[in-house]
Amino acid sequence: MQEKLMEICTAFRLPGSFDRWEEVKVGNINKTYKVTYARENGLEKAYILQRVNPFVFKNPEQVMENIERVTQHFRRLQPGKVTLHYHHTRDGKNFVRDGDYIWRVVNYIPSAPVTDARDETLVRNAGFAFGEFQAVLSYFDPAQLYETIPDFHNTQKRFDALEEAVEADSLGRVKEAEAELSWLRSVREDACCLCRMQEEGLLPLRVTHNDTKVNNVLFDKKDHRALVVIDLDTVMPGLAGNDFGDAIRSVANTAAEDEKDLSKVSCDLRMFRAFAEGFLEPTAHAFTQHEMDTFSISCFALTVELAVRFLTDYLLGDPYFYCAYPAHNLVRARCQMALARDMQRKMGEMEKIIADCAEKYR
Ligand code: GN1
Ligand code: MG
Repeated sequence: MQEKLMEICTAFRLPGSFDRWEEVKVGNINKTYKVTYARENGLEKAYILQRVNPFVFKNPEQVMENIERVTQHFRRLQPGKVTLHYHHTRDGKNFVRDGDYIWRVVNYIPSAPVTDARDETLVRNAGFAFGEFQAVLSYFDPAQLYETIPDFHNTQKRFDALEEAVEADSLGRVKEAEAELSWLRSVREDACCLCRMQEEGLLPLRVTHNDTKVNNVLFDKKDHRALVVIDLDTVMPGLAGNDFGDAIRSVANTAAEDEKDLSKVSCDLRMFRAFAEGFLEPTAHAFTQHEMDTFSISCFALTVELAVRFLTDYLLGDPYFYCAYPAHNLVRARCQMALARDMQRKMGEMEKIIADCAEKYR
């Protein structure tokens, strides 16, 4: 591995000499490494190297083009703020190609380790960071971005893909998921409500992050203020509710995304409120009433959508999400379903919190 990493670093002409590397275990998709260089002045400098998953990102050049445009926009609108700088090769590209893979190098930003992703201050600050991200990108034309994963949050198509996988049943796994399938089918209409509203022209197309997890925000070591939003792979045209719903899906779950004991899984309304407060502070004045009205149901929709994606991947033999054991995707799907059920029960309270925040920040 070291040789490969050194070869990539050489292509990016990093100054100094390669000293050491370590793998950073984050996410289910790409491979990430931290590389440290020794400089001639005796100081060290670290970089993040990433190998992009070609199965997920069929067109990585377009992913990198989006990232270039978005990071430039941030530098222009928020000069002086911490931003991601993707390094360029001799021929001016922000990636190198290595067979099917592309590699990229970004500045390493020292930040507070997130030991408790359910710390209220941190969650509020993460909400603010994702809200601000949308606010800054409201001055950016979504048509300037490629749709790098087409129909990423098209819940209807996600359901269609599930039905196709069921139909094919290529591994004979459907029999293990009958109960899950029947519940998912029963909530399909509700889960697809954002898609329908979009089709009816009720929701504006914005620029969204599409992976709004707390660990996609870096925080200041001293005061835990959000420094910067990272993981820009899925920045695409999208709906505000997708970012809000996906964030709640990940942060408000009282258990891990792959918890087997479903009695531990629930939607923590304290986390919901903390994130909503942060998210709506910089954005509430700009969102339309229809958009705000989708925020609570979007949590349910995005949670069901991910359950559908995990289950589809399970039925297909796990080609998409990294799995640590054979039934990992089935376990993940069940966990998301348990969370979605709890959200159904709490929908009224969630709506009340959104209305409170909207009133406060509008
Ligand atoms: C994937 O690998 P990671 O954590 O960045 C996925 C998200 C899912 C998430 C679930 C491009 O993100 O959509 O919500 O796993 N990213 C992609 O853990 O599919
Ligand atoms: Mg991601």
